[in-house]
Amino acid sequence: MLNRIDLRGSTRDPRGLLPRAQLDVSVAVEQIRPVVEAVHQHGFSAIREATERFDGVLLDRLRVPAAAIAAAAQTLEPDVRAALEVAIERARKVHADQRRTDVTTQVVDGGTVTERWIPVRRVGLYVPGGLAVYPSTVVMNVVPAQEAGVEGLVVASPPQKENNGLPDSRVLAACALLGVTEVYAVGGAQAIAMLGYGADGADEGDRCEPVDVITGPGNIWVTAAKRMLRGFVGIDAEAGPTEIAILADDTADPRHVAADLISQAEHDPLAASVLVTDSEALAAAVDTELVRQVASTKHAARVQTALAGEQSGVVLVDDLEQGLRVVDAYAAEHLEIQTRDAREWALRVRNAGAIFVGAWSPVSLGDYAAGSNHVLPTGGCARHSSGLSVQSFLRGVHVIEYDEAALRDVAGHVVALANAEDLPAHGDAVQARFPAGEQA
Ligand code: HSO
Ligand code: ZN
Repeated sequence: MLNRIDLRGSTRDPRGLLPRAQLDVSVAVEQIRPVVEAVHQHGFSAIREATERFDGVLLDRLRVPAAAIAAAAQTLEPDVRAALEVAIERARKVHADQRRTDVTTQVVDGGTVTERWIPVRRVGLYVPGGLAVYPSTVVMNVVPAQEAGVEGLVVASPPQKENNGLPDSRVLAACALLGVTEVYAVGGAQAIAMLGYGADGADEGDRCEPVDVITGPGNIWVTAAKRMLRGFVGIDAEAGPTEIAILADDTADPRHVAADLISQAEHDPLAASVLVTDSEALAAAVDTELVRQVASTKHAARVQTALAGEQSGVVLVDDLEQGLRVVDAYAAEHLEIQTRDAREWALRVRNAGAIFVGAWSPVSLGDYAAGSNHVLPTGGCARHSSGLSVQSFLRGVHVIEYDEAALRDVAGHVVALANAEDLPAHGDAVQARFPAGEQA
């Protein structure tokens, strides 16, 4: 079922040889530009129009009434409620430990630099609809923002026809459990534009103050809108389709490997499932298992498309050393290590959004209830970026405080560097404080 890429005996850099779909966001940017510009200019009337056009829902009020959020929590199935509570509690534990403390460095006598961590004021969290609904994503966005100390949290999620034009009721229930009260039934590029530019309407239900940072995954239109607004507001990342890579040897259980590959393929026909192994026998057994398990999985068509797509495959390697080079080159959003001495191999991985170690840590655990975050870099961005965390909502600000003696002491160096850069006024700004004859 999986494409086969045989790298055994190859000494080439594996990067260009690995399966990965090319997603051209720049074309989508041009397509959504008119929507984003209309929202910028006309606010809520443009959002309402786009919502009718793209979601088929005509809304008289875009902000979800508080009563509807509370009601969603009341009607939540008890097992889902219990699961969300556990997910929230575990995520809180992990993200609370990510909080930063301000650090003051005594650079010299009388001279300090303090790094102060200041939360951004207001954040917009996008929660996608589409093929699935994601109350878990509400948790993964809201918890780190709250732990960072963000005061203003806004959630936007597409209206559902079958829920009277409100976002999915489990998404609303997750908001209620987390104490989020500002929720908009707006999706797609228009939601990102609304969050970034804000929107003014006639009444309170039709007003959204602009945010400072937008986070959360979404489809290509959402990603394109985020790209358009980047710089004007902070953007966490451009989320592409989900990816799982599994580095496995002959000790891995093919049933588990196949199940995990299918689990992420379930998200999207464009999702990527990649197995990297030095065991022919495992590769064959996983293929047999995939055929067997796909036949009975609920979203078989989508899964089949994802697994057979050019973005998925099994990569055969000579040994785990080569396997490690391959997974580092691939830089998967999720990487599972199902090998002997899994922890040691995991320690050597440099590029992955999140690493799942050993037989008992499947990606699904991290998707919901490990305590880790599931908003992670895709498309190879794990080479340079991290997943969502408390840090995503903080800015480190240097606070510089020198006294007269400490400045006098370093003045000559500042003047020398200023002159070397032909910026003498910089030096003058220091010397002005020390009239001639008084300098050190
Ligand atoms: N695997 C997805 C997150 C998710 N899975 C949400 C299920 N629900 C991207 O990391
Ligand atoms: Zn998932």
